[in-house]
Amino acid sequence: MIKPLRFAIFGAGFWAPYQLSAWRELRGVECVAVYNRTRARADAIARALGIPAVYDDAETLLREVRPDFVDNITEVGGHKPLSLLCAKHRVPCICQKPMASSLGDARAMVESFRRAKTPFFVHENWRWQSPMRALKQVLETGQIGTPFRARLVMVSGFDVWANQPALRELEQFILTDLGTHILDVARLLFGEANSLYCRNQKTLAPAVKGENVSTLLLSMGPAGTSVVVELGYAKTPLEPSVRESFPQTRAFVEGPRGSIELCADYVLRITTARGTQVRRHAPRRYPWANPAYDIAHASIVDCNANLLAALRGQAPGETTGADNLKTLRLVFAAYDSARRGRVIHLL
Ligand code: 89Y
Repeated sequence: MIKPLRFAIFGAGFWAPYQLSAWRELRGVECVAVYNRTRARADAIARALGIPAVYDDAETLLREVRPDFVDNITEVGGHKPLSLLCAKHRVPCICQKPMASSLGDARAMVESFRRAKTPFFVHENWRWQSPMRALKQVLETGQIGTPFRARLVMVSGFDVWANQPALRELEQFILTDLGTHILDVARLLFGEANSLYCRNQKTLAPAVKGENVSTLLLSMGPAGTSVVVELGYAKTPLEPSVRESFPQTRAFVEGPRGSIELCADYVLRITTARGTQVRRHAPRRYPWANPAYDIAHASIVDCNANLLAALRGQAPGETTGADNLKTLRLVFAAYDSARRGRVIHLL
């Protein structure tokens, strides 16, 4: 029997119960403490999910509990200070995305953990969604050849602010909140970016500070695949299959020998000269998952499993802080491009 890893969570907001329930799907790991600035919220989650210790001071928790790792599930403002506290105490840390609200802060975080010789990961779950893994596998078989163009679309009528009101206040909204996920998937599927161009819009979303519509064109990988990314949370009248598509990403990939379409309801359609194969890659369903977040919640389990294996030294963790810097570099290059109206060259 392997000794369970004892971890603490920082934060008791919207994502905390899902993150904890996802950890509970895995063996060999137990939550032993929760920190939250507002103690009453930490008490509530501790009661609901049976966490033995509650703190409203994160450093005291680290000193007294000495967890094997911390899952930092705070809002973005807590990512840097609380992750750095873990680095100071040499406690491995998993930080929610976006790692930080600037590339400089993110670099400083990764550097602190490197100097402390302490593992640091970003919880980036989108790439763990079942259709994304299936799409990657199909690309790797070479059936459609090297893609020359792809489109990744996350446009829906979902009221994302209802459960996450803090997103209303972000000066930089959709690229940091959702762009982090989709650009990470783009890197997973097509390789690193050579250049990007981005346009941001703020439209049809009253009382939201940041951009809520973003469109990017990237050149990716050695073959320079043209990747178009469309992101939107707006009150656009949309037909039901699109309006209700959240949180599914739709994709269309074209190669010299075929194409792949990721459609609604997790359906992958692979077309070559031999015809079209249709396969469904629905996520596992968990009783604790919120049906409105469906595949996003299911993918937390697979992401956690990968990071747990990494913490145990059994497998490489895909979304290390250092790797995630490459995703964040695209996010902030996109703001730069939109502000200057220019293509940003990244090589
Ligand atoms: O905050 C975001 C996330 O991480 O997944 C989807 C989301 O809830 C809204 O864009």
